[in-house]
Amino acid sequence: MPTIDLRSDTVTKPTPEMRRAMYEAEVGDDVFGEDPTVNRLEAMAAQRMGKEAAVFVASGTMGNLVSGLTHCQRGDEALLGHKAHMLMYESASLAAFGGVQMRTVPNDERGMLDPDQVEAAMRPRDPHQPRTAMVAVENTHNRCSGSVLGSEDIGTLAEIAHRAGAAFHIDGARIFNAAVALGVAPLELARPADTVTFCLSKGLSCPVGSLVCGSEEVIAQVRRNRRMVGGSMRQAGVIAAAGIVALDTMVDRLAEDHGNAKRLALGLGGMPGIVLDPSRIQTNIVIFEVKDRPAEAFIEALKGRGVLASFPERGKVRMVTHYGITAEDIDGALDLVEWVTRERAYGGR
Ligand code: TLP
Repeated sequence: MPTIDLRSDTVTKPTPEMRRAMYEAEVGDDVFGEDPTVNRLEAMAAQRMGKEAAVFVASGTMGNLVSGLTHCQRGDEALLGHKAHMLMYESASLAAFGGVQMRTVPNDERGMLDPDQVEAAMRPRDPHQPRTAMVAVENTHNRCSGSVLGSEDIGTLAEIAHRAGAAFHIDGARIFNAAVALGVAPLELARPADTVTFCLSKGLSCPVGSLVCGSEEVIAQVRRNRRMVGGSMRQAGVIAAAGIVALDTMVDRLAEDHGNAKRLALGLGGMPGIVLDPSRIQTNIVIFEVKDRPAEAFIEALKGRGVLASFPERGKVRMVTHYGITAEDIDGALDLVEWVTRERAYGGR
C-alpha cells in the first residue's frame, strides 16, 4: 500500500512542468546579477508582494535570518509570538549570528499577538534596555494549525511597531495559503511589512527556495546579508525556474489542499479518541490532540500502517495536506486513523 505522507508540505516533489523548466532554464552568474531566470523570479516575487524588490534565498530560515540581520543590530531585541517558527525551529539563528535577543508575547490560537501586549513590550529609549528593532509575525501560523491573519490584524501590529521605530517582518512561509484562504491578493497581507519572506518549497512544490521582498534599499542590505551567510548562489536559474512555474501555476490550487485539510479535520473531529475543532482549520495544517495516549505512540502506530504524521509538540499530532495528496488519500488516512484508534493499536495495551 502506498504511503500517505502528511508530515509536511515540504515533502512535495516538483511538477513535470517544473522539471522541464529547470532543464531548459537560461542561466548566468547570479552574483554578477546575470542570471536571467533568477532576475525574472525576483521581479515576479516583488510584484506579487507589492514591493520594489526581492532576493532569492536558499530557505525560509535563511530568509528570516537575513531579514532579521537587516533590521537588528547586535544587542537589539526582536519581538515574536511565543509559538513563532523563528523562535522554535531556526536554531536561534538570529541570536547566534546577529547577537539579537528574542522576546516573546503570547500567540493566541489564531497566531495573533495582542496589540496591547505588543505595545507594552516595545522598549522605551533607555540606554539600559535593548532597542526593540523588529516585530515579526507568521502568516499562516504553523504551530497554530495554519491559522490566518487578515490585513487588519497585520496593519494594527505593523503600526505599533513603526510608531515605536521598529521594523515589521512577516514570516510568510505560507502567505499564499493565507491569501487563498482569505480570497485576497498576497500584497494586501504584505503591504505594511518592511520585509516579507515566502517559501517556494512548501505548498508551492518547488525543490528549493524562498524569497525576501521589500523596498530597494532594504533588499540591497538583505542581499548583502545573504552574501555574509554564504547564501549567494551562481547559476541558480536552474532552481529559480521551478519558482516561476510555481507562481504561475501552483497558487490557486492551494484551495484544494485547504479542502482536503477540512475533510481530514471533519473526519478526525468526529472520532472519539481525538480532540480537534474542525471549524478552526483554515488552510492546510491540521493539529490535534490524542486522548489518553502519547502522541508519539499514535504516530508510530499510524506509520506502521502507511500514514505519516509529525509531532509538533508534546501531546499533539500534525498532518499537512499538499500537492499529490488527494481526497481519496484523506479518506484512506481517516480509515487508518480510525482503525488505530479503535483497535488501541498504539501504546498502553
Ligand atoms: N517549517 C517546517 C518545519 O521546520 C517545522 C514545516 O514542516 O512546517 N517559517 C515557517 C512558518 C515554517 O513553517 C518553516 C518551515 C520555515 C519558516 C522555514 O523554512 P525552511 O525549512 O525552508 O527553512
